Amino acid sequence: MERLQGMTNIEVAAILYEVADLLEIKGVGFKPQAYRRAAQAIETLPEDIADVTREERLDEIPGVGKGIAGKVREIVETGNLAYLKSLRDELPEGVQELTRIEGIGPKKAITLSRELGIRSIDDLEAKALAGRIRDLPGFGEKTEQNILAGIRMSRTAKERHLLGYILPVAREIEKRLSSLASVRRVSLAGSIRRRKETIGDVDILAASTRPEEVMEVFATLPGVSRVLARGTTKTSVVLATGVQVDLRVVEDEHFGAALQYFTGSKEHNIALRKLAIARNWRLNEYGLVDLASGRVVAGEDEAGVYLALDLPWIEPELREDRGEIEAARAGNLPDLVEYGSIKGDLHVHTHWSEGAHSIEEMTAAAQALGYEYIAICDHAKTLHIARGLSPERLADQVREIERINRAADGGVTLLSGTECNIGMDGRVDLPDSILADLDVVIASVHSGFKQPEREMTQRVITAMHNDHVDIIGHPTGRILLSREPYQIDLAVVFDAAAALGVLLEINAFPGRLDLSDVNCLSAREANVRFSLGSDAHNRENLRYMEFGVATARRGWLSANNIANTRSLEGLRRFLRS
Ligand code: DGT
Ligand code: CA
Ligand code: CA
Ligand code: ZN
Repeated sequence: MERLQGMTNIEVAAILYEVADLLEIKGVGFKPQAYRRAAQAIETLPEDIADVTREERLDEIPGVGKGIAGKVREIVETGNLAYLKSLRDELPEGVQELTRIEGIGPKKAITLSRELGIRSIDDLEAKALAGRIRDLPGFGEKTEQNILAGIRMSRTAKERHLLGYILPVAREIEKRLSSLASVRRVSLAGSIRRRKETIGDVDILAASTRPEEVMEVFATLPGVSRVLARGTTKTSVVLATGVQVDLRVVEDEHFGAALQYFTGSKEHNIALRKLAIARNWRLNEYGLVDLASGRVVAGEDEAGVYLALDLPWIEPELREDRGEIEAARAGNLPDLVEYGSIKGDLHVHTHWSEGAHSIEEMTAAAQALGYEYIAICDHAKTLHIARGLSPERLADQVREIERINRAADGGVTLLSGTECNIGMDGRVDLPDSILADLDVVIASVHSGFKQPEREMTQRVITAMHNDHVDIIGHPTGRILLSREPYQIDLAVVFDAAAALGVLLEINAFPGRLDLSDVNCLSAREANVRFSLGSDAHNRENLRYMEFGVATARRGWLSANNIANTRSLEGLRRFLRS
């Protein structure tokens, strides 16, 4: 039984597709199409291929003849296919890899391998840059350039992308698809639905009675630069920005199961599937089925899948197999902070330092978001930060903030603040006399990132011992996809923050998300309290708060762990006086 659970229809189909590709590279006629037809039939089969195999009904699948049926059986029973291995072994090393580059078909790949001994894409790139490809028969200067462009594209498509930049694009596509008459339901799936900090590719799921129409609209969307694969159940495209988007179209009755499956994470799904197996049920992208009776237990709605397994619906942000299934079973899931429950932004820059907009402009934008308050936290003056405020300028700003607060009737309350810099010795770059006049003091590390762990930890803890410091800004200093966190003993920092009542920031800027989700999870265990800040440098950036909330949710945080879910009154109590 275990073994039969292993291979899904899609995985079996993937092996057959690869056989087709390899046969094509070898120049075999007819057979590639036969394998592809069979792969497609299995991919779109409403039943589980493992069941069909066990019940000796493979010959009922259109396109699956006797020969291919034997191969399918082997895949289902062993998880592998010897024929595929022998095909792979027959080809010169690297040829299959080369065909993944756009513009390189099987013939060109074999020529490149035979004539120039190219074994990898890196090697291909080097030879193309050296101008060695243009002279091969059937190639030319233009082909060489196209190959280089193809290599660049294949690399960008593999990169990860920041959630904050991709989510709006994904929502646009979702909206466009949901406007189609034949589309019953659409949802984001995969890591983007789980709001992971970086996204490998965007997954979208739709239920439609006319998949061809949906795929046509999708493949010809304005932002699409090329179509990687096109079928009636799955189409993959690459946007001009280099982001890959996968759209899967299913029948409405399978939508819930498909959404559950394609939301992942893979690890969460594996854990969930174990619960199904324990009941002699099978869970896959088509539904939850009782193996004894063949009865479909759930599949139309995602919550129904969880409910049938005696679980409450689990928020996508929690689905990382970090204990959420156990917590769900025990009725201990956290009451996650809601996206709409942030009452104000505690980290806002203005044109007084490096921001683009005035205090009034930021206030108006905050008003439009429905906030009760924002904290103006411009940088203080150190060597490292451009246009930081001197103590005198900051005093001017505090008076300006008071003036604006007095002039406004109702609306957003401005809190005066700073994002001061934590020096190498842990002292901050503003005198206590100034800090004492501010509502909110963030202290952050902006320099000296290379300190050894012990010193960095002590440095931040020294800053926390300053009675005026309310918040440690972006506590690990990491920049996603470009800079590692500095060396710091977070366990020690978390304990100190909890003991001293200093808040740790979840910086919502898309490239930061610092603290990260996993760090939030451990900080929460240490009873740390948090503050969310967008680190907005212009008024549009205020919207980044959403990604901070996503990070908090992925870190299992509730509203009561977070200072700025409080109204102004409550916030003042939360901050140390
Ligand atoms: P990404 O794209 O790297 O940011 O991460 P995901 O989680 O979006 O991964 P992706 O796009 O490869 O697949 C989307 C979801 O489909 C994944 O979260 C779970 C499901 N899935 C994909 N492949 C498998 C698999 O081999 N086994 C299981 N159980 N689930 C899978
Ligand atoms: Ca994905
Ligand atoms: Ca995907
Ligand atoms: Zn900062």
